[in-house]
Amino acid sequence: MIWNEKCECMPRDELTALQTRRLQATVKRVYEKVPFYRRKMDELGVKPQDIKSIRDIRHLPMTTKQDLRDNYPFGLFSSPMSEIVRLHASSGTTGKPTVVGYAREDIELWADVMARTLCSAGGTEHDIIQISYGYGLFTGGLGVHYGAEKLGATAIPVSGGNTQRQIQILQDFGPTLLACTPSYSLFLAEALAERGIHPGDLKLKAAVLGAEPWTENMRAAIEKNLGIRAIDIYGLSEIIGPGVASECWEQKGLHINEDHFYPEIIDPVTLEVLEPGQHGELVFTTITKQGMPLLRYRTRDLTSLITGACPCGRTTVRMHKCQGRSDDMLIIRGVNVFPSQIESVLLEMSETHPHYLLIIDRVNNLDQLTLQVEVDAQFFSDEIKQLEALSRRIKHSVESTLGLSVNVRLVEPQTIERSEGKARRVIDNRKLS
Ligand code: DLL
Repeated sequence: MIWNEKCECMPRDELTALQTRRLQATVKRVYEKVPFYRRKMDELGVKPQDIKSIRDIRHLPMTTKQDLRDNYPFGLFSSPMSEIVRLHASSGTTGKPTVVGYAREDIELWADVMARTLCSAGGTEHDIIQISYGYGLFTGGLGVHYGAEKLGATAIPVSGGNTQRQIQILQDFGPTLLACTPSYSLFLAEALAERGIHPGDLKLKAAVLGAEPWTENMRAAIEKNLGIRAIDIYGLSEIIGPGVASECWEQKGLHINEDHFYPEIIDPVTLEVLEPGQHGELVFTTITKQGMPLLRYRTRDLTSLITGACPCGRTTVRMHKCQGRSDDMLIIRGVNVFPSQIESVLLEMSETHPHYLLIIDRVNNLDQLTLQVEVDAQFFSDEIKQLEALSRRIKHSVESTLGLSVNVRLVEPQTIERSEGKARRVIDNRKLS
């Protein structure tokens, strides 16, 4: 089943013409309404009327997370606040989050692309969807929710966490689709096994999994342990949230909703645009968004595009599963984490040095974060009680900054290995790429 056949199966020349018209309207809009883009375009000597075809996108300026930060919180909005009906946010590189604003039309478009995603995972109005992504500033919960309602399916807004309740709902409400992070689906599978619940006794047929990188090995384990089809869904808050791209039942790459989000692949170092099939950084231009359209947003996600036909009948370009990032962002329990966020917490404390090591393990399919921090020599000789108090203070600050639990281990000065080049701040034992 295809939710929006007109858009998802459009002949290429029609799609290109549509993309061109939409890009032209977007460029005009941001040039007129967003001082940041007007300045950037003026610097490059590009005017909206210079965009004659979609290929001219190469002349437009790129946008980075730093640009969002410099214009925090609402500086890139192209609608007045009276027309912004929703805000979401994700982690920024230091203290401030990245904020996104949605106009009413954006919420409708989001529901449509999410309905496409759920439909491509086999969803119909007869399905019951357990939505175990977090609801709140994170886009996962509400994004899937609106798509489920648009599809006419039954949404269960259970949100993340509370495994016992998740299992009770899985058993009692009979959901046929599950929406959560891939690692949480494995954790749930294990929790079911521990309680002696056989997946065959549940009604689940598929899960829409994303918000973090996962491997084909994880897919095989999820499909086996839950007896379902595991569908990869991709998105990022800056572009819309989930609903940017998703696999179909064929599982041969993720179809990009390119009638709304125009993809390019660039070399992350030279910024040169690469050909289809070449591996590089994914860049998106939103060509229909009203509240906060972005030109050539650098996602930092590394992948390549697939242009051939898909047996499902959709004509949209596909992307391979993400294969890492071109920056140092980590995703821990679905939460985006930049090492620099931790550094800024430590720099505020006189008792610690900004020498630290983040260690990430996956224990029983759940990520665990440990932070080793060097303590000032003078302070290290102090009483245990004081050290414990310091450790609690660091834990509290880091947890409130990241929104994620962390184990803190204080270590003596000079114990964390110094490297000659770039400091090694992270040991990721999860082996995700
Ligand atoms: O994670 C949106 C989302 C919610 C997608 C639910 C899918 C399901 P952010 O919090 O802004 O938004 O994080 C975006 O997460 O740039 C990728 O690095 C990573 N990511 C998202 N989906 C996938 C995926 C949501 N399927 C960042 N595979 C992105 C690998 C993913 N990485």
